[in-house]
Amino acid sequence: MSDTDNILSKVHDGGRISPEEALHLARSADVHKLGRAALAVRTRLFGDQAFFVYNQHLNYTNICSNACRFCAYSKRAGEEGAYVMSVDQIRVAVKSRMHEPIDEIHVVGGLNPDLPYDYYLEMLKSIKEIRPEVHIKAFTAVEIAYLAGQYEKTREQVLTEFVQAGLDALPGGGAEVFSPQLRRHLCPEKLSGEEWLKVHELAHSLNIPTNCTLLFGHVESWVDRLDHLQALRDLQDRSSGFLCFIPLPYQPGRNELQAAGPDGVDLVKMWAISRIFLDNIKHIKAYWAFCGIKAAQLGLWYGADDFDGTIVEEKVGHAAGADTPTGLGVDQLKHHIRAAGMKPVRRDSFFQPRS
Ligand code: V47
Ligand code: SF4
Repeated sequence: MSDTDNILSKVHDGGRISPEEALHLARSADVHKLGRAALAVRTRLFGDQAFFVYNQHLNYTNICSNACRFCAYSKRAGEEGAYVMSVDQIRVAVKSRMHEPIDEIHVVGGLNPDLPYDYYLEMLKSIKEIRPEVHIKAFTAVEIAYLAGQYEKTREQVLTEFVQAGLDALPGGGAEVFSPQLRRHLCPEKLSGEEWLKVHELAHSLNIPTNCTLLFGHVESWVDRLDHLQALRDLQDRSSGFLCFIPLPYQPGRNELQAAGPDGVDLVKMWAISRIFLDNIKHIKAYWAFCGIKAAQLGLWYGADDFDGTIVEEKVGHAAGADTPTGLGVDQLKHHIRAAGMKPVRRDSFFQPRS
């Protein structure tokens, strides 16, 4: 048997592969073999089920004191297009969708020095007051660390106080790619990869589940991708708190970075390698808002089991030119999943099935 077949037979037997073996697969295995192995893992876990969530996105401000080179969303205060949603506007946005059976509200924003700490508590409390039944998945590790620094609190205090106000889970953003060398080039002011991992480990120790991401298809190599995946897998071995991994394809529009974004083969290989390598993270997302509905449908055959959600309305990827709808109806989501040959299963933030 070739090296590739040996490694893939280990995967088929349910074994763990090393980063070197994953690198070998990424560089040498043909995409069909990779897809077959990733599909076998995905089918063992979920059969033909593909999950989706009825959710709403709220991006409370785009004013950010960082200037990540890949980001087309952030603005400086006073710049044209800069905005902050007041807590009242957030209430209106939540109330505007009361007629829909939303299960999750996903809240993220820039690092805005002008917002008081109470703003965040008020926002969480207001959302839960209006919709006590929703799960609030809010604030990346980057925002949590920033707020702790800004308001001279420990990260544990911030997380605990936010949970008391209504926070249920953290989204996976801000991880980008952990390589310190690449971070210096891509997002020099941002929380380091090491610190991003520490915030998630802390959240897990407080029983707050989180997601994790990798921004890929820009200047990173497969070695950088696998170093990143290994750091996530190592943390998950210790803490078991990651619910879902989301490979985020870089969107090349209106930002400083000169890179093209991943092509179709790279997209499906990334899902397959993630599914094969991350044997301890249960869910892998095909995030249709960034990769497109057609690619996400293929993702379900290359190891992904989650289609994300209705969203309404995605702003970060669209600022960078994502050529996809900003939201979808539940019937459309189900249709796209069924058309891909899978069975749609509505879930909540914790991946528990909903009727
Ligand atoms: O952290 C910024 C990324 C992230 C670009 O946890 C870009 O369920 C591509 O993390 N091209 C926000 N990506 C999105 C995110 C997310 C989305 C959906 C679900 C979940 C979850 C998390 O978007 C940022 C950053 O990594 N980003 N600019 C860009 N040009
Ligand atoms: Fe700010 Fe996040 Fe954009 Fe970086 S990616 S500039 S931290 S909003």
